[in-house]
Amino acid sequence: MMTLFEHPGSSNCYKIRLMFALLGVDYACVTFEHAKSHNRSSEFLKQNPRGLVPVLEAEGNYIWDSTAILVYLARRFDGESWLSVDGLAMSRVMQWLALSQSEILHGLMAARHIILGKRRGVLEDAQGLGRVALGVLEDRLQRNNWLASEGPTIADIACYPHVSRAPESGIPLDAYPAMRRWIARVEELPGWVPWTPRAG
Ligand SMILES: N[C@@H](CCC(=O)N[C@@H](CS)C(=O)NCC(=O)O)C(=O)O
Repeated sequence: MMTLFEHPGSSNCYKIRLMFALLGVDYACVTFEHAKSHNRSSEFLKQNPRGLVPVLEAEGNYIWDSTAILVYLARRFDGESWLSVDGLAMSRVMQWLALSQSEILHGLMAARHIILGKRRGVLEDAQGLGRVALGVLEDRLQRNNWLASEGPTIADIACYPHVSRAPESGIPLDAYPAMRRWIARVEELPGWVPWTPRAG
């Protein structure tokens, strides 16, 4: 059985819980009570020197970073649909994964954390970056149901958590109708679970 090392409030950990649920694959969880990496044990840090969550223990390996874990799960349990290995199809997924780790993380997530008092920073700068991400996403979604392909891929899973919570970053989604339809589409996927602490 694979083990996910996680923190319940983390959006990056939620991406992995959501992917497991959509794939219908069971897994064990080690939940850290503290959000901060300096509270991690030396045993955990040995496997994951960065100290951040999520980390997935699978087949005797420790895979760190939500993007790497999404890639692993998609290829290990699904084959082609969540992440095709066709060069062009894969590059289309990768560009949205890049957005999820840049403008979405440093924009939407940062703004949300500044508002929640979890980190310092200039709110307007973070929101500005977040709006860049939302603009790019809205443009794509006005012409397509999904980000990288005709159906859902890990690109959608990587971008969805913070985009769906953009209002908590101080950016209402009224101006983004295609995005609101896409959020509803993601939430209608069989197996979808909300971003709440996992029971058990
Ligand atoms: N790019 C990484 C980011 C991981 C990350 O920032 N994890 C946060 C939780 S969302 C964490 O472990 N924070 C602990 C800390 O900052 O000390 C990923 O996608 O996995």
